[in-house]
Amino acid sequence: ENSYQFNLIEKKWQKIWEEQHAFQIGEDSNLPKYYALEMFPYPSGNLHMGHVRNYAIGDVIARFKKMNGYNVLHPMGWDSFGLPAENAAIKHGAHPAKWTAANIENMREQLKTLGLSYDWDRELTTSQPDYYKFTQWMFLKLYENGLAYKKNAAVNWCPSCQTVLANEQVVDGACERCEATVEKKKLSQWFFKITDYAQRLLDDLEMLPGWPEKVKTMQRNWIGRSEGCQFDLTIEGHDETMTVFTTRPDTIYGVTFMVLSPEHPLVEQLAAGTEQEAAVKEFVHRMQFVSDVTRTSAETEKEGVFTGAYAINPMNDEKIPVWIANYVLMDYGTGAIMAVPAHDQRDFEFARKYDIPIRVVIQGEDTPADADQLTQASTGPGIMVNSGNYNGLSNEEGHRQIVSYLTSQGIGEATINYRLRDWLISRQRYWGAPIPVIYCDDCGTVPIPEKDLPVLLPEDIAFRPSGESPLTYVKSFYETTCPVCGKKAQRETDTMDTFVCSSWYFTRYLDPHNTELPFEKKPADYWMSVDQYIGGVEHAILHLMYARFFTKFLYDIKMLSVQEPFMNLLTQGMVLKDGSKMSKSKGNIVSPEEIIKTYGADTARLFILFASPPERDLEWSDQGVEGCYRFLNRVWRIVTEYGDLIREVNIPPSFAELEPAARKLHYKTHATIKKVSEDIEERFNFNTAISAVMELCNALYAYRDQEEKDLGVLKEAVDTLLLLLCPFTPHIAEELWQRCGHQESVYSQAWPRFDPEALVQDEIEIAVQILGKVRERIKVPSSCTKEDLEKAALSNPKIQELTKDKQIVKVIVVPGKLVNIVVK
Ligand code: ANZ
Ligand code: ZN
Repeated sequence: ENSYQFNLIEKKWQKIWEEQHAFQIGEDSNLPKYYALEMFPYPSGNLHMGHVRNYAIGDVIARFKKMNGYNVLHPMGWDSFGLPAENAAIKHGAHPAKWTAANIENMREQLKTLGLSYDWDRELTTSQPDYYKFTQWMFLKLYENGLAYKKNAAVNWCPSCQTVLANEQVVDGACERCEATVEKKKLSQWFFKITDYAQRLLDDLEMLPGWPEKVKTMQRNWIGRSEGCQFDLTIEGHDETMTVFTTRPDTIYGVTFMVLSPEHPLVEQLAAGTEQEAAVKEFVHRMQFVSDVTRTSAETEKEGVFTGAYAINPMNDEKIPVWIANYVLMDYGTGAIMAVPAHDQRDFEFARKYDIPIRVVIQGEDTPADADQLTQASTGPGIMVNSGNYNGLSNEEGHRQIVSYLTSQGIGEATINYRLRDWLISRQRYWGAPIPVIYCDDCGTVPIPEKDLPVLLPEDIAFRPSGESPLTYVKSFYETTCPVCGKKAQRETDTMDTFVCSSWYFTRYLDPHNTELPFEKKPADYWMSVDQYIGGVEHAILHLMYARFFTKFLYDIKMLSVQEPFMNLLTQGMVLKDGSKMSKSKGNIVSPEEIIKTYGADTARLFILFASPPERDLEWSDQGVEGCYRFLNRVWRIVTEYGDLIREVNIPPSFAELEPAARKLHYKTHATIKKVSEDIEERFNFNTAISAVMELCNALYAYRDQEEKDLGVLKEAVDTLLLLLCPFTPHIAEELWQRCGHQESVYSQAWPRFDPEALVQDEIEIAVQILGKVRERIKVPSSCTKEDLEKAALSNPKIQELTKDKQIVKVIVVPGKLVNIVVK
């Protein structure tokens, strides 16, 4: 009957933790703080293995930091607005609020069966009024600061989801969610002006050495800063000029056509009365329905039409035909380009298709002098040719000189462009935070006064996919009075993109019950920034960029004292089965619930942490799970076997004279502490940390053969095993800790420190000097490194005593001989 009954043990401890609010935390200025955060889940209904991995990693870090003396905040919540709830409503007739609440109930229970150290008193749910009140508050603040505006825009439209999509939600021309081809539609929409923050979002990536380089690169590319210049060209027979943006002014002598975006305001005028008028109109009309993403994709064939007009090259007065084409967009740069087919691939494809001349003006190493021999655009650096007075210059020098020439002529200037667009936040959907705005015939657009928040979602709602928000059919919702003049007015019926909810949630955990403000400055100053954020790499751009934008905005309005939300970021790998990602469509899902039922949460956690380092993909393996289960059984047996022997024993303060077998176990204990601590702290290498713990367990088995056991050493080894297991497998660690006679929880214990002397194998004696005088002799392994030697000297009790009121200015280490400590 002394078997490892994980189900009883796990339930027992989960109940105790719950009753004791074991992980509840507040500010404490006496302790260093640590904010550990995992990306909160969308409550889809059930936890999947990806969640388990994400939260198990976070839990190890949170528990490890707690045991290392930090005041650890480790919260959890629900990103609960969004499309699936509404689609479920359409499909099954379940109200989104009910569907969401039931899913949360279920998933919360599932999370609790994993034994995660969350402060549940801080739980938040973004679809509840007490939360979305402040999502609306954020909107009002952005509006007040000129960072929320409405404009008529051609937007990405998913015909199947019947909603607008942000650029970020369009993948290869298709809806990220349902994969329908995205169309374009003109609608009046709300935007957040994230572009005002483009440069800061770019520059401050430098403040984040704790982020994976690949994520920072993705953000840099998304912001897409390019330096170039803008200049005007006259158009033959017209008063208007056209302005182009180019990153390659050095290629200006190679311009053989110009391109306007089909939406460019000059197009109609230029074509009017020419032979080209009909063709231009037809093309402009056709482009209305093609999304920007499709139009600019490298795979899309370049196409366009001549407008009938000619522009004049300001360098040499050459007459250049003006075209319109699919690949030039209105909302980048100036919506007009100078086309240089020899040196730009898009222009090259276009020119070859329409038989437009191609002229080489930058002679690179492999550039054929004869343009006919080009098989693709030559985009590299080189020497300027066919470029008038500029011939012979390097293209970089030519770039500078041509910009200064255009500037001196008063027709151009150096400019910077960003690829980043303003963030379109309007959604024609019900299950989101209503945009807190009213339209009044007399007063125009009126923001809802702060005191009237939240604008509540009406409960009584009919779902009919119509392309309009379901709220447009709820009279009791949209009919209202103007807060300024009191006349009848209409509410905005669109709701906000759910990415708005997740752009600030990490600040709400700091003050989750505040009814007046999203959070007070004081707790925010204590807790922010998040010390370690953990989540999927799929959020590398969207969520992480928006959260950084909000944090900078909150800093600007003095709500926060930090400019970056997440100091360190860990992007965990995927959970694979049979080599591919676990997914419903592949039918290769392993359900966490099943695994927990069969083996227990500790085994599930251990396997996931042991099978692979956190950032790598993890291949599911039934044998691997079995192996972890067997290991925990081994731990159970050996610890319960030794339990009676060591219950009443005290660990002695020093282990001077030990028999070889005891000395070996003592060594192993401390070597394991060192290895596990370093693996967790420095690299999050949980897998190798766990192997080390497994070896310690083996050492405990080996010590069984010893007839005369050193009980002090034995107790130290058993205690250490349990302490080291606590972050990984907290239930079994607590249970065995208690069975070994300890009163307090293992989680409340200090993380063990290794004793360098215990690690001494082949010992030599080292003199420790203070200001050149020998004060102590310590024993260290002959292979002791410089750092370890310094550590050993400084942690020696006598030396600590002698230096305790002094300032250590320098430590000189002569390996194999001495350590000299310089104090003042
Ligand atoms: C002439 C040229 C010659 C260009 C050359 C490039 C290479 P990035 O780096 O992405 O900023 N461009 C400018 N506005 C555009 C628009 N609205 N739609 C499509 N293309 C546009 O790209 C800047 C370059 O993209 C600009 O420099 C322009 O082409 C084109 F050898 O001008 B370039
Ligand atoms: Zn009014």
